Amino acid sequence: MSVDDQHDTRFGDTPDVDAVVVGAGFSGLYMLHRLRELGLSVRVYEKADGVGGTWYWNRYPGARCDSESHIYCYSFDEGLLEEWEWTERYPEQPEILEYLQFAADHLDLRRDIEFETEVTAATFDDESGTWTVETADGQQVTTRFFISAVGCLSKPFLPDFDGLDEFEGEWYHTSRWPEGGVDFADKRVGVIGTGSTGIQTIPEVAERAGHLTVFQRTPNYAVPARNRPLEEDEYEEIRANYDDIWDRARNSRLGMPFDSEANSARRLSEEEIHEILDKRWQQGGFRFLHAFEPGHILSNEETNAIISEFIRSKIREKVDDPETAAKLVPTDHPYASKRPPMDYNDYYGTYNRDDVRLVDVEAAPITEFTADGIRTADGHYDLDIVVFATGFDAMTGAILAMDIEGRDGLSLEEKWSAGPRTYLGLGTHGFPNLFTITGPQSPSVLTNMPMSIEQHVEWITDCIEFMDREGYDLIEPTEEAEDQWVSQTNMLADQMLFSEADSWYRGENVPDKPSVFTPFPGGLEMYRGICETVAEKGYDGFELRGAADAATVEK
Ligand code: NA7
Repeated sequence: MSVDDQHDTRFGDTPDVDAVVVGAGFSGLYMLHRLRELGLSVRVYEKADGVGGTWYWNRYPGARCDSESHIYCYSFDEGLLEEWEWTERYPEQPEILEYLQFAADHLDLRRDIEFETEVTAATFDDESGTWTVETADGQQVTTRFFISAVGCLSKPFLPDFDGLDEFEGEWYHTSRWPEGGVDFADKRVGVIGTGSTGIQTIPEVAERAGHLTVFQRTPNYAVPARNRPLEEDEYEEIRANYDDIWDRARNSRLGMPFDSEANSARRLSEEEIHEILDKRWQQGGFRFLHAFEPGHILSNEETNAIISEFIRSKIREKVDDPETAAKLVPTDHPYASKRPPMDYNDYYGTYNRDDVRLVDVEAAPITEFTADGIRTADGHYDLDIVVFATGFDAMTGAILAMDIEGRDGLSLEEKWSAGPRTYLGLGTHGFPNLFTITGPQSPSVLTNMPMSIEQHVEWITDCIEFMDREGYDLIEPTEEAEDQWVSQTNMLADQMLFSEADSWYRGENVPDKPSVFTPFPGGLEMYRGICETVAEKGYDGFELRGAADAATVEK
């Protein structure tokens, strides 16, 4: 039976579509594919003029994914795995964008996507049990399911600097980069921000610009990525082992198939720990974070202190000028308590160049933009171009940018005013039939994203199939289940070192945003098990309402 056959009893007028999905990145594309397979009518709205999500927008020089390419892709489709071949160990932005375009064509997805269409609002109607979705160009569409696939890092964060309007040069946020690129030749360029993005782009900008000034507030622990081309025989081996690779990735903490040298460093001498770290430093990337079980590194202060000091000593070795080195060495937070960045192109060595200057804006903050550049508390820097590598209103920013109103006129913004409250990061009480792919309080950004996305999309698909089979129209998390989930997420985060950093994981980078640890920190494997148990128990913790009698069925 298709979903449409069931609608007449509760819904009266059949909604325009069964599901509206917002966003055509990794999540939205896969969600569309799976819902179509169920026989649902689906409309995807995408603000950009093409597919790609994050990889459509982030075109800055050096933009690359820190997950290794062979696992930064869909695992569900043999054809995609057979036909696509990554060229390097880590995929660069243009290649990922091309991959997603290829996937959209391979699965024939474009015909259900409306591009250049921004969803501005979604309102739930209690009587009909449907959502009305509104777009910036004035469309209104009714739907049974409203599914957010907007991504965790999609709403750029631009600090509110005085005088930016007066600046006569050019300025760009890294995640709104012009398609044709930016010509840095002979220009005096400033980059604000030394998170993952800044660290990727700074060496690239240094190579292109006349002179580069980096405005750093907090130094970071960049680990060498050790990027290189993937060889043909290596790729054949990957293909031959994909079943095992996916199995291990799905059942791991970080959604990556990497082993650790030891679960814990507790019984090892400092020398033995250093041997392991040296080995993993050579391997680079997230394999370094797997030197010991990542959960151990992220929670054990002693082990983490040794690793943090290990990286500090590497930074000091790389930077010639001891004063500059001291500024680049992080001391305010433990390694990986913020998202650990990767170094692709000799980030630290970049500061040895004569045409690169590091400015410590923690010591002397930026006070304003002027017509000619940036003024800090202790000087003025003449600039032609400024690059904002200042990050995102992460995890909730893009969802809350839509005016979402649930049962009884409850606004999502109001409900989440003290921080997001969800059950499993998949839905929130008061908002029936709203699903959030990689929503707050799911593992998302603490994992290799495609693995988490596939898990969420497949869970949502199974849930909708179950609802149709059993004759339920509406699903909504109970308040109790949600409270319990929020507590569990906070409790797990408190056991780890995340609270020791002011990070976007905790909303600390955006002024006035509630300080709440937002991703689920228990790991993908634990999370997957919880979600499976919930489903096996008939969607435990959700309230389901049937089509015929509209009776409330508490699960
Ligand atoms: P991040 O990691 O949030 O980094 C933003 C950077 O911008 C960080 O160094 C900030 O310093 C800096 N920043 C922000 N506001 C200011 C002001 N007002 N003055 C000076 N410096 C400022 O964003 P990214 O884009 O690098 O990375 C986001 C994620 O995308 C990344 O983790 C990957 O998952 C992909 P702060 O550290 O706050 O002192």
